[in-house]
Amino acid sequence: MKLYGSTTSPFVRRLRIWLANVEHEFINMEIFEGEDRELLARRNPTMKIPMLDDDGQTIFDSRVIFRYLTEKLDYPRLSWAQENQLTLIDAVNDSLVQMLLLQRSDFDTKDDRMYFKLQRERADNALQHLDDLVEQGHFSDWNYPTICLFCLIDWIEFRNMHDLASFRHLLAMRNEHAQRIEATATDPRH
Ligand SMILES: N[C@@H](CCC(=O)N[C@@H](CS)C(=O)NCC(=O)O)C(=O)O
Repeated sequence: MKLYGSTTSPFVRRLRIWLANVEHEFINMEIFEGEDRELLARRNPTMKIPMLDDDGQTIFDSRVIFRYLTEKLDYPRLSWAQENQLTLIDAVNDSLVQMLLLQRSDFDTKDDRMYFKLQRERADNALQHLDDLVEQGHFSDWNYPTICLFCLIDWIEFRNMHDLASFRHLLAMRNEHAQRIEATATDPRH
């Protein structure tokens, strides 16, 4: 089983952590240039990572990869509440990845324009909701939704993509798990 991705992508890191005890090969790509981009274009028309290759069966998208592996490994399915948690996490992740790409394209994303405001509002609103869920104990197990939330919060800090100061419970959750071996082994800063 080969997992194609990069060390900095939070969508890839969640699967690397979740697969910590499952044998797989991680293929670290430079998705924005050169041969790796050509490979990605040939193999995955969405031109996004992660992508899984399981003995010739290719799967796109972290959420679908998770479902595929859950079935293959006979792991328990997520509850609908957990699916909604993942949707919140993915919504923030998608918005902030877009903001990062805009920044790299020389846009001032702090500007008061509608598109930037919508992304900031979504991030604030969803992060507040996730902070409340952490406070209520919904992320107390180190399971897939918690891993995804950890990867999001750690990536926001790493890329400095949003002010997290008011999200005390999210920061505490991140700090609680930061020294786990699978977290340090996949830290995007190294
Ligand atoms: N819905 C996708 C999102 C994946 C995604 O946005 N990956 C980013 C890296 S963090 C990417 O490949 N971006 C390339 C691009 O947008 O051109 C998933 O869950 O796998």
